[in-house]
Amino acid sequence: MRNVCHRPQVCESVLSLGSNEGDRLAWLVRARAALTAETALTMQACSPVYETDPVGVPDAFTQQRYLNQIVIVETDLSPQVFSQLIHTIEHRLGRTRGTERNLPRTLDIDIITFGDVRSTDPNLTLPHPRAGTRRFVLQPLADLRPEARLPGDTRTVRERLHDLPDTPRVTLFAPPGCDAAASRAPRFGEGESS
Ligand code: PH2
Ligand code: MG
Repeated sequence: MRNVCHRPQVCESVLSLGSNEGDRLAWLVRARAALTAETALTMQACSPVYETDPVGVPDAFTQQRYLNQIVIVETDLSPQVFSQLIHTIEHRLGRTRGTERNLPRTLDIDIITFGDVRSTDPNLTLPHPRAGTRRFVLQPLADLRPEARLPGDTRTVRERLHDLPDTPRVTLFAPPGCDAAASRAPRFGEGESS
């Protein structure tokens, strides 16, 4: 993570992609393609894909393992507009989710960090409040940025990961790779026709 970012300069944002329903890998590929197509973002790095034990899901769904991946993007959007864009992408891709917390979902895109921003806004808490304790976030992040620190943390991503227990399990599923640049979508906020 580039921990210092003073807008309107470009900020680096760490995103966690997750899917535990349907063709999970296809959902991650679609999400990466949608991010790549956004002119307001530049893809910087994509971690390997991991298959991960579900954390904090209702008992009926503990067998439904997730695929998780970290992608790092650069953007000059504000955190709020960036967050709206991420939600728009989730919905455009037809994300489904139930009303109960942590039900299986085709696609989830969580903003883990946005530059060095720290925020307690309940709509966009930064860094993501549980990121530093989740192997399914820290393992792929450590593959890309082992010496980075989550904003406000004294310990590096590598150190945090080292401190975690082995379970819930996280196992390698697919090697790293961002997709080739897709055709450009309109910049967020522009009319679809412009
Ligand atoms: N996401 C959740 C809840 N639990 N567990 C894993 N392994 N991976 C996730 O992405 C995940 C989860 C809520 O979004
Ligand atoms: Mg999530």
